[in-house]
Amino acid sequence: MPKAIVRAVSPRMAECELTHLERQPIRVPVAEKQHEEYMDALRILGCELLHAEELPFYPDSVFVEDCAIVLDELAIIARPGAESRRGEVHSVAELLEPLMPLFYIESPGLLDGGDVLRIGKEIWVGISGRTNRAAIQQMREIVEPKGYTVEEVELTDCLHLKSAVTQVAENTLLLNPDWVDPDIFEGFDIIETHPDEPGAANALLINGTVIFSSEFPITGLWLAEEGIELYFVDNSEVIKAEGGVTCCSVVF
Ligand code: CIR
Repeated sequence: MPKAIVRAVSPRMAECELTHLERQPIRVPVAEKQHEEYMDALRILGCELLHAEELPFYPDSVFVEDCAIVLDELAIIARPGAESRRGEVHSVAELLEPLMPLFYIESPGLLDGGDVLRIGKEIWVGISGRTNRAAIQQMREIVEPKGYTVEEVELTDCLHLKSAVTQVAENTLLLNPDWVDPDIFEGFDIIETHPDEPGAANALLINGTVIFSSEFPITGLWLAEEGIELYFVDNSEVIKAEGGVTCCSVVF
């Protein structure tokens, strides 16, 4: 049974970090209700939820994905690129500690989990405003002995690699070609996001079903037409905070 680490929405979510988006009012009670529904989706799709300690003073703390990269045999505790978020990782490390060996990204490395796309033994890491080469080098030293490959992907127009590309089926990726070059992912079938829905590439595949935002209906229709099984969630408030469906859990 997959496990999913989650964390409650901070009452200060409206003060979140924003890089590519204009600030819009975030309705915290709505965000809380949407997060409940997102956690229901995880449970319905078969995940056991592990709740990380609430961090009310960290506006972005619901975005647990950025705190850790969990592989089959070990976990890497990230060092978030935004200073305001660096204190979020310890409580996620506490949950993982009894389950597997932990490795920590150390200064000068900076790494957000949202920049890490892992499919089997292949790992792609975005070099973004949040993740640097020093962290990727550290990551290589941790995972290559276990048989993983690590490839760097330069990003300029989006927050994280997984803003631009995620896995939606065993050999299929959902990708925004304006934000990441599809040629990097040779051998995979690619479904492109609709041009009017640039943020739609962030989807969360669990047990053959994709959790997908109802904010992106046209891309959703395209996925359905390709035979992808979808579970829609309304995550309007998370999207205003520059998050998406992968960001609010660490599934392993
Ligand atoms: C941030 O800028 O860090 C948050 N407002 C959004 C983080 C989203 N996380 C993710 O995509 N993994």
